Amino acid sequence: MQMSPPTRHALRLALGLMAVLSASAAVGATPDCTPVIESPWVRAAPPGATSLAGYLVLRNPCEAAVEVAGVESKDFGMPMIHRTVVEDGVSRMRSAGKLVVAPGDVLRFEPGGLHLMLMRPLRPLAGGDVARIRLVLADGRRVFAEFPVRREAPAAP
Ligand SMILES: [Cu+2]
Repeated sequence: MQMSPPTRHALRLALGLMAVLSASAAVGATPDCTPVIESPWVRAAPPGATSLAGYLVLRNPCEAAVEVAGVESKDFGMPMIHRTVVEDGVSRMRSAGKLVVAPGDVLRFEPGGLHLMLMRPLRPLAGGDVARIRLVLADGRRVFAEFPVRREAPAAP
């Protein structure tokens, strides 16, 4: 196929632009690196429940540590991060405190430990529904995931 010079010129420009874009993506990998939410889920609760619990694994593949500062959701009026602790044989929930994920490490939110305390659901959430939740990092970035509502924990990845 014979291309006219203007077409060839445009093609060369496009290829050049793609090369620049992919190069900048590689160079920018460290500052633009974002932690990822894996295995998100919300435990199904009876209709009318005033709070639900959410779980996930936050993986930090980046070269810098990240700190989780909070949680936001369109689907809950008051989402929080809690930790379940046993004191004098009694299980209690506390504010999670400072949550730092080292480079290459994971932070697990799981039953009996760290969890998302999702207070005041703003719409009915039954098994099979999906809650939209994002973690807020201390540097202001957000990490979003859709959390399927289910009765049991998903199989470990
Ligand atoms: Cu809680």
